[in-house]
Amino acid sequence: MKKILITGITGQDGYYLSKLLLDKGYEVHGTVRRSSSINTERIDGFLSEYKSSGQFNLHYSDLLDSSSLNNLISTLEPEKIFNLAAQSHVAVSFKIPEFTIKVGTIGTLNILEAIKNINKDIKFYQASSSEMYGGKFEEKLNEDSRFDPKSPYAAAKVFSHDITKVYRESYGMFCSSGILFNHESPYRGETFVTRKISRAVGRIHMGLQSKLTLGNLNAKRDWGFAGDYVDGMYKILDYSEPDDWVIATGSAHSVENFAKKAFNLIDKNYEDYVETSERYIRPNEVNYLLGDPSKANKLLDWKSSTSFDDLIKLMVESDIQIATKEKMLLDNGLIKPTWENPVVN
Ligand code: NAP
Ligand code: F7E
Repeated sequence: MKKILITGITGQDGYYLSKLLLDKGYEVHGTVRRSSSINTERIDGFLSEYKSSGQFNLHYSDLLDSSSLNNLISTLEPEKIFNLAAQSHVAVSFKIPEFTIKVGTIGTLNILEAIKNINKDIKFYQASSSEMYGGKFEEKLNEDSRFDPKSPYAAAKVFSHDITKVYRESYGMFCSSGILFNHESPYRGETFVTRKISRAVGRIHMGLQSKLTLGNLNAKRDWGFAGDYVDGMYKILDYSEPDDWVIATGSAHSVENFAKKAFNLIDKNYEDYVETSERYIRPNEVNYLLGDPSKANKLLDWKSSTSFDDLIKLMVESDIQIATKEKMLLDNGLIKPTWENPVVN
């Protein structure tokens, strides 16, 4: 069975990529960090489903621990490595810039060096980001558009994007980057704006929350469905040549529009519930990101297949189910309404 290594397997994309690869019959290996609370919630289903076959495996590592990465890569010699690991929250990257930048730069370099020294035939995927463009102008962005990072997160991603190209050109390694625009799902982290909205809509529907506090409602993003985007990642490493690829829907919407449509699904007017606070405004806002996925459409035969409205519906319906369970637990005194005391998001 062909082996694949995924860093960042506990995250949203780690879940969808694992699912895709397991369905294709790959032996999937992922890196996890030790944490005081178990954080494998998204992938626990795979751990039990593939326990006896050994098709799904987790290993302790950290992008900043090169010895663990070297040991893992030399022991496994995977066919491909997908580097999804990052401190991926843009607002949080202003609060913990050193960690965000170390993981987003040296972390990637550690994997590239390991591949170079262990087996140059291992294919490498780097999770690059539309945040690298900075979003100053209302334009469609493609693989040749200029980068203008606006946060520690984005600056680190630019370094990793560039170093991936350097290793591709210098050592003939198969190193590709997917420049993915925002992609969301019911598995999205709860402090990203789409999930923050869908979680609040679910709870407001169940009478568990009364207000939703957001930041910049005018920011526009090209939002797609994560399940579609991991298919793009797979196709990027399956293509005949290593390259850089934009993965996006080609349409942009405002945060306000997302909120309006999400509240419409529970027959409520978002203006009655949404308030704004400076707390969620970033030191350097990225106002407008719209991708041009023509190259991936044409050469990878990849296309986003979930509409904006369907994505919102998928997320809101899932979060209504979660809120229904929360209500039962609350009513029985088994949980506390921790969403009333949000941490930085
Ligand atoms: P996510 O849900 O935040 O997951 C990030 C993953 O990285 C988690 O598994 C996390 O582990 C892991 N990680 C963080 N620091 C690490 C370290 N030092 N060593 C090893 N692992 C570490 O992110 P995502 O949405 O799935 O995104 C996947 C990747 O694509 C990220 O690199 C992100 O920056 C990039 N990206 C995402 C989007 C998007 O819209 N989702 C768009 C463009 C690019 P813990 O669970 O232990 O924290
Ligand atoms: O913000 C605005 C916020 O945090 C989107 C990451 O996956 O995608 C993601 O980064 C927009 C921004 O995602 C709130 O100011 C308003 O303009 O959901 P987000 P992001 O910053 O675009 C890129 C492609 C990545 O690579 C990243 O890893 O929404 N916004 N009010 C808010 N954002 C948050 N989080 N919370 C609010 O209350």
